[in-house]
Amino acid sequence: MDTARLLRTLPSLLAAGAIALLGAGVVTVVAHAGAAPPAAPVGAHGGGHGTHAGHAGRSVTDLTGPRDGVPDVAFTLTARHAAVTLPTGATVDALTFDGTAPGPELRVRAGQLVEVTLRNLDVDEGVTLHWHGLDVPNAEDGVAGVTQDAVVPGGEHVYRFRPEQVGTFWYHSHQDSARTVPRGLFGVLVVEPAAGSGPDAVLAAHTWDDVGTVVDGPARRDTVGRVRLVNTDSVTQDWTVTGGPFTVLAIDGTDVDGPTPLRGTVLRVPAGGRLDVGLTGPATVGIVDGPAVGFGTDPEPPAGDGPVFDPLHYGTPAPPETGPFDRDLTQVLDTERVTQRGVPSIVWTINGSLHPEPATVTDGELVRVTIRNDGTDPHPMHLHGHHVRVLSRDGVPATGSAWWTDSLGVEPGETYEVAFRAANPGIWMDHCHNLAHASAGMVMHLLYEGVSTPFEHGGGAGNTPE
Ligand SMILES: [Cu+2]
Repeated sequence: MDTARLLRTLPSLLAAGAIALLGAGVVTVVAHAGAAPPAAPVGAHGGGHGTHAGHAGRSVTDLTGPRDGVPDVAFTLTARHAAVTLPTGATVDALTFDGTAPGPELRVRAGQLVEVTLRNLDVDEGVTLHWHGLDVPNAEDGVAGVTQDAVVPGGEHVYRFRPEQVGTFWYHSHQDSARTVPRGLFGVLVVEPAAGSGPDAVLAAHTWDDVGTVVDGPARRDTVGRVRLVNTDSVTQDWTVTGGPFTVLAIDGTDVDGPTPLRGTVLRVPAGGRLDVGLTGPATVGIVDGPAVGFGTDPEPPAGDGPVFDPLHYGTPAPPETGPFDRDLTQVLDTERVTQRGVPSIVWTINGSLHPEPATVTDGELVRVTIRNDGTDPHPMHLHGHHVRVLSRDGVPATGSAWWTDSLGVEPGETYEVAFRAANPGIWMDHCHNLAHASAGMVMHLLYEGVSTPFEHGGGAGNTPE
C-alpha cells in the first residue's frame, strides 16, 4: 500500500474542506469546496492538459457520436431548482431536470440517432449528463473535466449518440455528483428494441435527505411483463417480489439467457445498478423495509428473508471467456483510517491511493481485471464506456448466462475477476458509485493509449466530476 501517496493527497483534501468531522471520529465527505485536488499526471484529473502517450494522438473531443444527420428523437433537459412533491407527499427543495425528480423518462429505440440538449438555468454547481451503463462514444459521456466542461448557468451542451444496447439505463449529472445527484439530478433512460417492446413499469428508488427511500413509479398497476428496477442511490438496495414466481430478465441492461423462475429471492441491486424483473402473475415488488408497488394486486409488505439472488450461476450456461487476455489489471479496494492534523478520517482507496494513476490499455485488447475488496465497506465499481463480464468470484467460476455488468457490487472480502474488450477509445472514469467514496478520491481512469483531453479538473467551469 502506498501510504506515502495517500498522505500526500490527504492534506489538500482537508484543506479543500473535502472531509468533515461527523460525530465521534467518523467522517463524511461533503464537498471539494471548489479547490482543485492535487495534480495527477494525466489531464483526466489534476489540471494538466493530458498526455500524448502514443504517436497517433487523438483528443476526446474528436471521439463524438454522429455530428451530422437529423436526429430520430430529440430531447431538451433544463437543469433548475424546483420544489418537488415526492410520492410520500413530502416536498423537497430539489435540483431537477425540467422541474421533476426523477427527471423526464427518456425512452428511445435501438439504432435511433438520439440528440439531447442540456441547458442549465440556475444550478450554480454546474451540470452534465452521463448516460450510466450506455457505452456511448467518449465525447458524449458527460464527465466534467474529462470529456467536457461543466455546463454553467446560462450554458448549453448537446449530446448525440446512436444506442445499440437494449435495456434499462439511467442518466445523471457527473459534475459535483456527490452533492447534486442525491438532490435530484437524475432520471431513467430506457432503450427499447428497434421493433418496440411489450408493457413495462419503471421503479426508480431514491433516498432523499430527511425523507427516506421513495420509489418513483405507479402506486398500483395491473400485471405487466417487465418491471425495471433502478438504484439511483449510493448504497445497495434490496428488493423483493412477493407473490407468484418471477424471473430476472436483465442485469444492467443486458438480457439474461434462459432465466429460470425464482420465488422469495432477495434482489440485491448495487448503487447505480439495474435489474429487469419478469412477473408471471399478481405480485408485489418492493424494497425491504421500504415502499412497495402491487402489480395486479394490492401491495403487501416486502418480506426480505429469502436467499440473495446470485447472477453467478443463473440462466443458461454460456461458454466461458478464457482469453487469451492481452492485459491484466488489478484493483485492490481498501478502507484506510488516517489521522491528519489531529482529525481522524476514513478514506477509501484503490491500490493504496486516492485518485490513483490511470490504467492504460490499447485499442482492441481483451483485458482481465482482478478486483479485490480488502476494506470494510461495499464498493459498487462502475467503469464508464464498457460492460465487463464476470469471470469468477472468490475463485468460483461464473457458470450461468454471461453476466455482464456496469455496476458491480464488491463486498468486503470478495475478489472478482472480470473481463472486457477495450473497443471504445477514450479516457473513461472507473470509480466507486458510492458517490461519497468517489468524491473522497476513489476514482481512477481507463486511458486508451494515444488519447488526450483538453479539459481539466477545476478550470473556468469549476470542473469537479465527483
Ligand atoms: Cu466505494
